[in-house]
Amino acid sequence: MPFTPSPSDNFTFGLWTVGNTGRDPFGEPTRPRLSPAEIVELLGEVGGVRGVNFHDNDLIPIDASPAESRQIKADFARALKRHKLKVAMATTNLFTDPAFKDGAFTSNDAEVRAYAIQKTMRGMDLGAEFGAKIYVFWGGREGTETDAAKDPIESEARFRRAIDFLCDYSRSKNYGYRFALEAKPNEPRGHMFFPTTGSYLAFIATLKHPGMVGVNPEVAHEHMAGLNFSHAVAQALAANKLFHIDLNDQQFGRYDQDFRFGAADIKSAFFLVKLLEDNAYKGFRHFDAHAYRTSDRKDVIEFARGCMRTYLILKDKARRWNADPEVRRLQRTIRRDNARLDELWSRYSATSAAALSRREFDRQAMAARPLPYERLDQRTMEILLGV
Ligand code: GCO
Ligand code: MN
Ligand code: MN
Repeated sequence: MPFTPSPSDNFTFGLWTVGNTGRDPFGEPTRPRLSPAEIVELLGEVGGVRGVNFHDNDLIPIDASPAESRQIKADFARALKRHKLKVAMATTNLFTDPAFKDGAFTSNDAEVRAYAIQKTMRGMDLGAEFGAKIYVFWGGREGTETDAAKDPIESEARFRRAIDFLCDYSRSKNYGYRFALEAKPNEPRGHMFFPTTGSYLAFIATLKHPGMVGVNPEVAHEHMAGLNFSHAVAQALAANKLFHIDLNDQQFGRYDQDFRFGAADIKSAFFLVKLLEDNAYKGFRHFDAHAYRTSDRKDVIEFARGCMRTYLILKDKARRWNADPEVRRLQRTIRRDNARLDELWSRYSATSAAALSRREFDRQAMAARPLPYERLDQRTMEILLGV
């Protein structure tokens, strides 16, 4: 059957995504809580998935005894083996426990900061035990409601010190982790530090080990900020910093929705898949989404299959778009290349600057050239709609 996923597609799900119980700020869970091994069973039933991701406490509850923790790990490892799933990414829960009510690395309390580093070191140990090579940092509580609370420059310095320390920890243990920093503008905090992927790209250059740190952009997070997600991802790709990606969907201007990939804005999803595929993105495609609160187990399975199926359909659409004769013809009209003109300002020299300042331009002729973007966009829509 076409559009059936296989492990080589590199699709992954977090334990917290398909394991989401449907609890929201207004209502109690609508689905039973599943153990990590049961979530792996569910993913096995979904079929075609490459791997699973976890926060330390998705796997081991924060107050588990050593014996409980051994049992959970053994059950989980057995389920992974049975369903041929790997652990792709690990991360730390630095947001659920009340100790983190004012942040983790950026907390105003030195004891909370040190505990957050310790918890992350242990989370890294746990991820490494299961073979994870990507470690995600999402600063869920790193931020403020009132800017009276924290000095933003000091907060950034604390966050930098944390990442530098943890990079050295990973190196000292030979874990081979690549860190992926995940930006979000708000929720749960009123204002989160590093609100966009672009903020993190700028921050990475200031780190002690910039080479081992990249980003984990998420569709919903840039859309919550009203931004174009593909543009953020493109900047990360161009900088060789797209280490991981969180796929889901989100209507602009709404609460944090975490919808099934492609559920809200199919055109943005198309250009995103096209960008990833045209640029041969090699990493995991993680669906950081969850099923509607109304879904039962059967429908959660449909949700997970839907994420992957939509991705594969859009991948096929991208191939059709690239090969479409009318798209190609329109592209030839739109792109007016002139290597000799580009050459004039590709590298500065006194001669080229002089040549460029002498050159006369025909403004009216430039302005009169056609740009049939309406036709191109309509053709895009027709390809997407299967016409
Ligand atoms: C969110 C985030 C999280 C992170 C996860 C990985 O909006 O809650 O997207 O799901 O991705 O904590 O670190
Ligand atoms: Mn999110
Ligand atoms: Mn995410």
